[in-house]
Amino acid sequence: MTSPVERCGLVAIVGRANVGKSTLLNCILGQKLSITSRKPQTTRYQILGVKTADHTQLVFVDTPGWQRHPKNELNRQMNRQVRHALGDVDRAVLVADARYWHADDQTVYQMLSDAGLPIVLALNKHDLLKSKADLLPLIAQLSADKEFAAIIPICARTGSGVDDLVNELSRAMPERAHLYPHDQITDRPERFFASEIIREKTLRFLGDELPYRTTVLIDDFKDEDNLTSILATIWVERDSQKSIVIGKDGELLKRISTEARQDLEQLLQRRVFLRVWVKTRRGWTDSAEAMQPLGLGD
Ligand SMILES: Nc1nc2c(ncn2[C@@H]2O[C@H](COP(=O)(O)OP(=O)(O)OP(=O)(O)O)[C@@H](O)[C@H]2O)c(=O)[nH]1
Ligand SMILES: [Mg+2]
Repeated sequence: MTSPVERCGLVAIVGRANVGKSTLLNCILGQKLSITSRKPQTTRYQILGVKTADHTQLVFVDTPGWQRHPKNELNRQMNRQVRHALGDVDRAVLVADARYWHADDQTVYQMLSDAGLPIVLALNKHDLLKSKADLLPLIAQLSADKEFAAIIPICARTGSGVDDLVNELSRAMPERAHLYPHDQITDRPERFFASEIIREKTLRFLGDELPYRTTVLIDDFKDEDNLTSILATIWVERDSQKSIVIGKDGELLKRISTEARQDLEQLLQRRVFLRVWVKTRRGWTDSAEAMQPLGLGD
């Protein structure tokens, strides 16, 4: 008996900010690996998610939203990560909003096309259309002057169309031995997820007063007998922001810590002790140098 052919390939999930790239990755994996929020520029780091099924391994790279006009060093770093992610990719999934084609979608399309990558277009958030038929004019318009390996309408929030997308990608993967053990879903260490989950809660609980100017460092991460103990610091740029994150009588920081701990317990499948501090560090979003110790540099 011949053994079945193993397929394996790298798929980059690319698109402008806030179109639902990370929600899509989480939906494909059936697990919340990449943080999401209603604010643009939520994803800052490349995140790798592995899905193995039926002798095929898809290695996804979730990327930060592409920015046409990067405003600071952090934004430039994020764009660099997107370019870097395209290096050895077998397929690119370009995620766009099913309601309209934006000038920034065109920029990303051009970049992928110039890189010679076969592109699968995922038209996301089709739940926001009155009817799926409303997609037809957009699909006709896009296929007229652009080249896609496939165009697939999806709703990453509910999972509608996501199996079609995964099947399309699986068929396109080259014959290659699997890169990761079958039960592994990411290459990132647990402490990375600890800092990301705390950052997600900070983004979600703070209105628009503190958009992107926070970063989270894990100061200590220890597995003890029956629990994991984590000490973390939320870094902000100004003292006024520090008071906002802490909130009246420490209420907000308490909520951030509690929800982050609950998510972490679910992800790690263990009890977690979490203590979070807030500290000030001026101008880090504009300084490449300041980013090195925060783990963001090249
Ligand atoms: N209605 C609807 N909302 C969605 C869908 N997919 C994602 N969203 C929402 O869109 C917002 C952005 O989602 P993310 O997954 O963080 O988007 P992203 O492209 O990763 O964003 P960046 O990392 O900032 O580039 C969140 O509020 C999601 O809940 C969808 O299929 N339908
Ligand atoms: Mg994202």
